[in-house]
Amino acid sequence: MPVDPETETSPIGLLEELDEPGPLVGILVGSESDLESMDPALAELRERGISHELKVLSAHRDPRGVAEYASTAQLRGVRVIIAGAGMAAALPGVVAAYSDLPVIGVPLRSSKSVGDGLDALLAIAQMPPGVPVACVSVDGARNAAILAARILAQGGGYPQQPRLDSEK
Ligand code: RP5
Repeated sequence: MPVDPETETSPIGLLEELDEPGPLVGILVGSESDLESMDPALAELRERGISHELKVLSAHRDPRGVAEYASTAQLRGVRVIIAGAGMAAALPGVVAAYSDLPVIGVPLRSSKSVGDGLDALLAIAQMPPGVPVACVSVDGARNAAILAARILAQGGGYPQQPRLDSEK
């Protein structure tokens, strides 16, 4: 099987990964510089005993990696994705474009922010119709985790919704 030189993954490698049960919540950040701001989300999930994983993946610097993560997360058992990013924060929106999972975006303030995080807030909140991202406050990582927990607490009863033509 050929290995994709960009991602260094092979179809066999991907299938092996799919055999591993994934955590319930996937947390993505756009940069290592975002990690500290997301600590409250990790702490909240840890305290609630909710399994989670954390990955640094940039929508701008590694778009293929983001696409691969988002399009395989549901198959691995992930049920909610939290994505935190600063500046031109495309990450949550790109994840929502590749996944039908609920995506919670966390606008992050960084040293290069415009308006103390207003840039990321607008980038995450102002999604076009059909590609939903739930946006919490600037640096609202803890609320993102609480919201993820509440989404997880809603068990079944309502079948998974297929994408409608109007969402494409
Ligand atoms: C965004 O740009 C990241 O989410 C981060 O908040 C910001 C700055 O990234 P670095 O230049 O610190 O990697 O993509």
